[in-house]
Amino acid sequence: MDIVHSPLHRGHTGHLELVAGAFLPAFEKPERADFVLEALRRAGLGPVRVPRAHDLKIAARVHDPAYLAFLARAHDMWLERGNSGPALPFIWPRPGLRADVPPRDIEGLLGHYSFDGGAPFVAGTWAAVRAAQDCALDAAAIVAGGARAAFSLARPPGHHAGPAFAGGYCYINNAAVAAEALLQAGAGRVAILDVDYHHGNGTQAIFEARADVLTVSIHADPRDEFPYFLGHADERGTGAGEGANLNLPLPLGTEWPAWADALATARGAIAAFGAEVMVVSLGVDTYEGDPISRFRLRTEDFARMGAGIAALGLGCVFVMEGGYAVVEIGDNVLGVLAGFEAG
Ligand code: OKP
Ligand code: ZN
Repeated sequence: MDIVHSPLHRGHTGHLELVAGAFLPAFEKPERADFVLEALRRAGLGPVRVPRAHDLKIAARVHDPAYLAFLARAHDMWLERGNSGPALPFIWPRPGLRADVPPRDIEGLLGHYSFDGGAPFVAGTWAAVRAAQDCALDAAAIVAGGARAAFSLARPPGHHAGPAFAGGYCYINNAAVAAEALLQAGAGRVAILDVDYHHGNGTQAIFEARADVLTVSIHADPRDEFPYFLGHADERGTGAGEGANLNLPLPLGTEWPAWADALATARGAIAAFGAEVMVVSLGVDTYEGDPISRFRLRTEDFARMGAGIAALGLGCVFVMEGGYAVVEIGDNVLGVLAGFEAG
């Protein structure tokens, strides 16, 4: 299958995250994409294409345009304020504080447009974020054009980014952009299947009130794991989107048999919804060796996952999300994509 990839991801680097009380180099780093690309090239999975530069029209259908303008300006504003180093939020308008008056200062804006301290801005962040949405848009166009599948190999990931918030390493929701592009290209009903270890709270928030996109996420129970405050089984969509969201939370330590049962449930929901095409938020942080996650999938399970997704018989846009065991991330992603092609 075609792989869409831009080297601009590399500029989103050198950022830190707070881990157990210390600022450490972020787990979400450029080497992740390098190892995936290397594994796919070695296996000859398909041609690697650089995306064309797209505007933000599709992104503005899933994100608040003011939020996109903030993403574009955040790092410059941080420097203009006299700061250096990565821009990170440290104050948020939780209930009891005023969220209805947008701050003017970048320190306040960072909190206004985020839900955690996990989405820092460095000089190359916006170019990487733009390129990631370009990869997702080109991959969607390839599938809309009749290909069985395409893979957007980009970073930063996207599934925690919501209508007007960044967080959890995410800025633009690349999978949501791909789904919206498939709708714009003529699909009536699109399913997003999120197989990342973490709940795709941003994707759910974007589509929860919409009937044209089914969102399904298989993830660690949010009572035990990030993002903690969304992703429970009783969230089934709202208003016109009632019934068009399915969360399948699983316990810490989950291994392939239980994960496969959840995938079968997800398949049933996607088929019943009548999806014409699908987007997969492809995180491989369900791997047993992942440094920040607590499921127990093995490398050989990822090919089973790909075959299980292929069993739906739908065109599929794969969009890269998490996976932090850098040495094994390539084989695990390759497993899913090759398993899909063989399935
Ligand atoms: C992104 B994706 C504090 C822990 C924060 C954030 C996890 C983001 C996962 N350092 N963990 O879903 O793989
Ligand atoms: Zn994840």
